[in-house]
Amino acid sequence: MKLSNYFLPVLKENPKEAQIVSHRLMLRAGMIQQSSAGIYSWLPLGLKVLSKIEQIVREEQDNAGALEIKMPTIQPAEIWQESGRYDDYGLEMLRVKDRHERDMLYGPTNEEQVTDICRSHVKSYRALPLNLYHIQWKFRDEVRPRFGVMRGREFLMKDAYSFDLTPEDARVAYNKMFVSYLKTFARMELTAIPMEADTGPIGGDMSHEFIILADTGESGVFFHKDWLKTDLITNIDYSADLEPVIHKFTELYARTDEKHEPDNCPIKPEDLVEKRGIEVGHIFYFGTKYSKAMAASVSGTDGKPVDLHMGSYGIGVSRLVGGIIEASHDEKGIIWPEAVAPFKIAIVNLKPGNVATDELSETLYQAGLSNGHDCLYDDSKDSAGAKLATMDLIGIPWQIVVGPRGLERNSVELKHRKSGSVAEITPEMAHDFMSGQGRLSMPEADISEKDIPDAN
Ligand code: P5A
Repeated sequence: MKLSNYFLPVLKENPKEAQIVSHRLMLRAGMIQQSSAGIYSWLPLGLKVLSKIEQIVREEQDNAGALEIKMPTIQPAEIWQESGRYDDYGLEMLRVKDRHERDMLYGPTNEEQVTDICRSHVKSYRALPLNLYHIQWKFRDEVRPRFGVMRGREFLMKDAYSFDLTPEDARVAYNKMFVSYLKTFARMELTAIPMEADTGPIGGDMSHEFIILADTGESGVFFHKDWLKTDLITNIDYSADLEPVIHKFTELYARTDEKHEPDNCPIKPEDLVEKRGIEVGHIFYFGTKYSKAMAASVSGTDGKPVDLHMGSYGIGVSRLVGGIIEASHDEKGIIWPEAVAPFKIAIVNLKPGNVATDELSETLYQAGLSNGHDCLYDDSKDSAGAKLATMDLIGIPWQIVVGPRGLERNSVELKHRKSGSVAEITPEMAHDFMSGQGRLSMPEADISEKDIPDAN
């Protein structure tokens, strides 16, 4: 993408309304625009990140055997009256009437709707197990929407729903989602710690929140220091018995401040870490709560009707955009993990109009494109300083800076946003870098920690 053809409305000033860093940076990087309290438009850069996160979530749900569907945002009131939640949900539910005066609502979650689908089509235990998910906008009229997309009123959620014949089978489904969440967040380079949680309006008797660590998080959390080991979550295979795997994780102490009892804490003080965190996922097992109320049963192995055992599993897809920024930024801006970066590489032409910088920049850009790299080519007329600041602000992981002075010495600069490393490399090496596939890395030679010198 050439910046001259893009829509990237970056802000120079810090927006006053933003209280936390992710909100500030999302506005400054031109990712979102507020429409009304807790409701946002997603601009090109923001949407790109949102879509990448969504795709990782989707792939890991698919790997765990869940099947994607798409349920509507608008639901009829009847199914919520059947489950008994229509009145309970209170003011958080946005209620609307259609032209026939029928009561409808903008879905805050989809347990009822998916149960209605299941009861219409699943009649025998033979169709089980079943796990259906969708990635869809939700609306919750939060009392205090705040922190940008972190606590919105309209937000994107991945919600999966499992249906099983027995509590034991439902536990298998729960375990699969538990593991898939660990894998999902690890792909985004997040440490997400599962913690026992209350079930709130969703209901049920088993539940875990997945919490990522960030100083600005809303929850205080206490956990065993081994959670910070980087190799904790690797190669868990779904075909194995997951019970011991889950046991290994749930044994490793982790509680939110609501559940942590300092006087009864089972781990040694020197092993205990106290931090703040953000809830990015929440999973529930609630047995037959909805299937009983809504008559969702199947004929069991003996032909008799059995109420389905259900669980539901949420990931805050739009919240994750803010959450990742909270966990990964510096004073210059966002530091995207490569897997969710809006562009993996930026080519910064410091002097558009200069034949040498134009030619090399264009060649590198084309090499990157033809090798499947998502690159952003800054061909704009902004000052060199502004260009470099923008690339750091929007967090592009790899930046190749092409300036006339460098070219006179036959060199360009390769910069790694996360480490801050800068390497002077030849245009040929830059070309090899753009042509390379797979994981990119700094060339071994010529790496320094210095800042990129001012251009021109
Ligand atoms: C599980 C899936 C549920 O709604 N029903 C379907 C269950 N759980 S939950 O904990 O209430 O929400 C799941 C995740 O959605 C994110 N989330 C939000 N994100 C942004 N703004 C909000 N107002 C908001 N509310 C919930 C969280 O990441 C939560 O873990």
